[in-house]
Amino acid sequence: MTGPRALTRAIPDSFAHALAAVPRPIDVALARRQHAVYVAALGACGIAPVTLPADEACPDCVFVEDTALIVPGGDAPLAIITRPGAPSRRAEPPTIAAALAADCEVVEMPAPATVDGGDCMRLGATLYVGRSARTNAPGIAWLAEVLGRRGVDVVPVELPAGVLHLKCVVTPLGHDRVVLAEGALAADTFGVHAITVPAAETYAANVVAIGAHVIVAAGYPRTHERLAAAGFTLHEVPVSEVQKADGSLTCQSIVW
Ligand code: CIR
Repeated sequence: MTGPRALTRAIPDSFAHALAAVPRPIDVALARRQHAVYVAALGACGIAPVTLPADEACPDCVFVEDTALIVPGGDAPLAIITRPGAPSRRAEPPTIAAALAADCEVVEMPAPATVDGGDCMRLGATLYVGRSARTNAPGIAWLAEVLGRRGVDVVPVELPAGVLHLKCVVTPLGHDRVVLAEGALAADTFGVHAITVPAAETYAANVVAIGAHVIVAAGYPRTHERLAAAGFTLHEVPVSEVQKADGSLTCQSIVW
């Protein structure tokens, strides 16, 4: 059996113009150093990711999570290539599809469906999908049809106003626990134990969990305490520059 695999993508100079609800100056050189720490953290979790080259025509291309969703099972994992909700990001998925084609059965989402991978959280045979400004009803219906054939149930989740993606407020810790921002969604939404993070640390609810290892955003001590107390080994990554582009941790990789 092979271990987990991951895909990441380098940061273009045009990242300075990435989508952001509140645009702020981005230090692209610092963003690249922080991305290197992220890739090294994946390595410390036992994964050597493949890092695809940046595309200057795609300022947000580092946020690979939004472009594909991988579901194991069958003869090969199924890679669902999304149609991102932001029109400026629609040139990103073909590169990801080509990179995944060697290992996965690839299926491309058709218009008018739109889904961002950041809205998709799988826990075992259930895929929770946030209804957001990026993920529309045809997208959720299409996912339900395609994944139903693989035995995966799709459960829509209403997001609080102003939340970009489902995984801004909840991320999985394996298949039987989640990290959830206090007050964002009802604690019983996902039918598994929720480790809550204080509302003041909502950003820290986005973590990458790989076995007993968890990659966390640097600077959120109460969340770190709770995860460490639950037995996880933490890997802190600086995120100031991706945060300015409304990104966080899960969005910088596709792990399968
Ligand atoms: C965007 O607005 O699409 C990017 N600037 C940020 C995407 C972050 N993606 C994610 O959290 N899954």
